[in-house]
Amino acid sequence: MEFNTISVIGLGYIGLPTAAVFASRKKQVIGVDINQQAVDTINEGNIHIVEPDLDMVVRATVTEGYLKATTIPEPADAFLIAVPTPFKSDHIPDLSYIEAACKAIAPVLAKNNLVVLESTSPVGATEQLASWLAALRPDLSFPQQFGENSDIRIAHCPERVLPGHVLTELVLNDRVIGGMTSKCSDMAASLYKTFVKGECIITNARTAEMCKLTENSFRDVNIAFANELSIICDKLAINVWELIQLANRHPRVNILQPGPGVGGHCIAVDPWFIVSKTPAEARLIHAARKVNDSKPFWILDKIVAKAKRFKNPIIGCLGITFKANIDDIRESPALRIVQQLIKMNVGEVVVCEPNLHRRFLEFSLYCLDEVLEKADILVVLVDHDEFKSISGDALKEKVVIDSRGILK
Ligand code: SAJ
Repeated sequence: MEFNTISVIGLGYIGLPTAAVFASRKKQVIGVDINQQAVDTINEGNIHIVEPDLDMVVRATVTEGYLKATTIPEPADAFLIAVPTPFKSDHIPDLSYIEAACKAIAPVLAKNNLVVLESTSPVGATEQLASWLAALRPDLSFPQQFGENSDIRIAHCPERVLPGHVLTELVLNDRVIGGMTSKCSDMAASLYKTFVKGECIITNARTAEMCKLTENSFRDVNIAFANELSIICDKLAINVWELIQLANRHPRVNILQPGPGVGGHCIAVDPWFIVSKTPAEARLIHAARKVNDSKPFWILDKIVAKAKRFKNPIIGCLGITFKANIDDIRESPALRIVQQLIKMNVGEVVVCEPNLHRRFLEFSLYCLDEVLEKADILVVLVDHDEFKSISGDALKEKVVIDSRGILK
């Protein structure tokens, strides 16, 4: 099957790089997003998100005429859906963006089209997408009723790229392809082979959905183990980072790092998709979420306890992004801690975040030297490179709470 025109629905952290990489392989790509501003930015050859080297690829592919963005879907050979899948207040997955994407593409869907769901989704979401499309286009046949003979092919191919390394990981990572039928899988695999140098491994849609959730839950559980260890070690006066380093010398032990909690839009979210489907069975996964979600409060309690020693303490906070060396604050435990500290009014809070501009925030940002000079209590919340070289001298006479274990 030849794919001449590919449409990517949702031009965010996953959709835009994916669209740009297809376009860089000289495919005609139509990117669709409901955000007119994002669409205009892309059509000018610029980007509205931060990801290394993405600006160059978008500029080149837009200039050469392979990539264009629009708010209204147009006909294509394949449609890739990369829209958000958040959860509602009670941790129930919210599939409304997928449903909206179905409504948007349904009018332009045609016989022999492939529809791929890329968004991280709860088990059953691909079948749900297929039934939404079938209801919207009764004139076309779908795999759930017509199997291998369907007009439309549908598959789930979850993304698994690491923010900050998206362009390389998109190409090099293996890709799990879960078609609703074997023909759906084969068609999706041939689409991804346009740029994927890793292996394209075929399974069914439900396994592919669960595979993505499993990867992120595995990481969440391992981080929860590290976070729990850090609380135990604090009680027992043991340096948890030294402990983990030593334990990891064992050939079959590989513990991750404790921190102020788990942030980002993936690891703190996806395990809930398993928990909400199978609440009685997913006990460990649920417990890990609770351990990681409670870690910011444990750090806060530490800061408040130390602050009691001072009359008007100046609390220096280093970092507010959800992890090191990025500018993304989604679900950031560091940001939550800073906001809560300000709200609780325990002292003056001075924050350094080298990857962000002050204008995006409700509080001021200071440079590192200023924070180091002012602070009575210094709290490391993110392990940015800039903070790793803070000298022991700069910490003299300060109370230090290093949630990432980076200070000497
Ligand atoms: N974290 C720790 N300790 C660690 C590792 C991470 O506290 O040892 C924290 C980070 O500080 C951050 C959070 O966990 O707050 C998540 O960071 P991350 O680097 O583990 O993951 P993400 O959210 O940037 O990307 C993950 C990746 N999944 C896995 O590694 C299994 C990525 O490959 C996925 O594509 C991405 O989720 C996604 O989109 O699902």
